[in-house]
Amino acid sequence: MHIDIITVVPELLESPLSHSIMKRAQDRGLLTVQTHNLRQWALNKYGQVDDYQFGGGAGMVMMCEPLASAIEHLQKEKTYDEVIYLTPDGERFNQSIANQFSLMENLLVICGHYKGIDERIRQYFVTKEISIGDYVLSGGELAASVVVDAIGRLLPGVLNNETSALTDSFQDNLLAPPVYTRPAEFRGWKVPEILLSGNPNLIENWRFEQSLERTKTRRPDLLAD
Ligand code: 6GU
Repeated sequence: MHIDIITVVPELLESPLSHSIMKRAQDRGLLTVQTHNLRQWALNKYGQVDDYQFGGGAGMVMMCEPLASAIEHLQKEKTYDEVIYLTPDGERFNQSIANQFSLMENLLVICGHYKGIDERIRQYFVTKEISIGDYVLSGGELAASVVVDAIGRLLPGVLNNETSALTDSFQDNLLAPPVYTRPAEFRGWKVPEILLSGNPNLIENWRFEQSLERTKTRRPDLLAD
């Protein structure tokens, strides 16, 4: 899978995408991510990409021309399955959307800043608008890191244990069960006996019960879906 990201702050995306599982995905050639500084397509030598909003009001708006130029430049090289705009008023991102995106070949991601981007870019270029939760970030870059990470770890061959993404929280609308490692007793606090039993069926049942219980108490909304 290939992901292009248009941003005015490419530096913000460097570290989150260069370590751990995202590094492994790219080292294995399963994922390529390329950031593109919007200022390359700026209107003038001052690197202008934003302007005051029509009708007045505080905050700048990212202009049509640089964004349209950037998008059309990238579209000459690739056919995108989705042109994603990251914005707090988009559809709330979740595991199901991550699963859908992970099946795609090429994605183009646009990070907004300031008051957002000119509405016409949303109307005529963007195919999906995504928010990562009900709070406002200073820009779309951290949200882009979140979305790319959630997608990248789902690509076949990225996680070492192929089943490991399947047992994540949310994969079946259930939260993950509690996990323990050595020692079996720490300061008198014991690991649940069943996990030491060596009986795979008992363990699987216990984990399912725990998942269900956790989901009931913490996220009953997931069970209602
Ligand atoms: Cl995608 N962008 C911004 N700026 N803020 C957000 C967001 C996105 N999702 C939640 N808050």
